[in-house]
Amino acid sequence: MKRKLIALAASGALAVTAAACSQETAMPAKEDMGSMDMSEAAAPAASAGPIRSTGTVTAVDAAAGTISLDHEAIQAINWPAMSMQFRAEDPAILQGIAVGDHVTFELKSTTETGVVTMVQEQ
Ligand SMILES: [Cu+2]
Repeated sequence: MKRKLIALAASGALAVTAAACSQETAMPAKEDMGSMDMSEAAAPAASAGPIRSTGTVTAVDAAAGTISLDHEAIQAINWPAMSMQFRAEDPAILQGIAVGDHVTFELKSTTETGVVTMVQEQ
């Protein structure tokens, strides 16, 4: 009984994550340093990041700390391949990254999929 409930909760969370994915660019970033500790403490082990993937840079603004990626499918969070914008946790990681670069990148966690913590040219 308990296992069933956990499985349901997990699949529900995945569905929500997938639905939220395409809306990332339209929604303002709401993460801040204050809420980070709380979400990490509350997150189950299954939500621990990071999540690594690859993609092509379609836009980058190191000053604003944003990067748009045409990324491949990311199975860990049930995302299809798509183009979307991410926020760099530290804008410095975007220095030297240019449009057209093929990059490996990491999303902060399954619950903070709009934040990239690493971007590296392949
Ligand atoms: Cu996406």
